[in-house]
Amino acid sequence: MKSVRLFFLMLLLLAACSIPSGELTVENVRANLTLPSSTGSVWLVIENGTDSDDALIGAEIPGCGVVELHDMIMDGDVMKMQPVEGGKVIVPAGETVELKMGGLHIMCIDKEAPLEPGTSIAIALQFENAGTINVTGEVVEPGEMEMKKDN
Ligand SMILES: [Cu+2]
Repeated sequence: MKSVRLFFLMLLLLAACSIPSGELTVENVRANLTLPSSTGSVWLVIENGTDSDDALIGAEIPGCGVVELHDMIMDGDVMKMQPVEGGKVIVPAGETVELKMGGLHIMCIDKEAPLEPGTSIAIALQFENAGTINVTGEVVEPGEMEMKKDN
């Protein structure tokens, strides 16, 4: 019986955790910057716990000359990437938006040098309302990201 009560207590705690915190948070920042190409991409999860819409409007990534916000679109049978409409990724109030492989991403253009997997990288994200949010991303290889993307 005790374990049943404990179970419900844990459910309650879980429910409490999912109540909007009133903040905009960014998690699971992964940077695909290991390849010897001049580009790369960054994926992350934005949770808008506030009651007003916000939008990611830009980012600064060390070692990236130009940073753009991109989405993937189907052009006939070909998947292409292009800058997001209006130059921003809208995160509606109370919702979560995921930037992930094959979809929305932060594009690193004019990358200076490839980075080692496991490296931490400081990224400054600019939001329309929340302003600048500094996050730490982990440099991972594309294969690792494939595995982590459903987390
Ligand atoms: Cu892109």
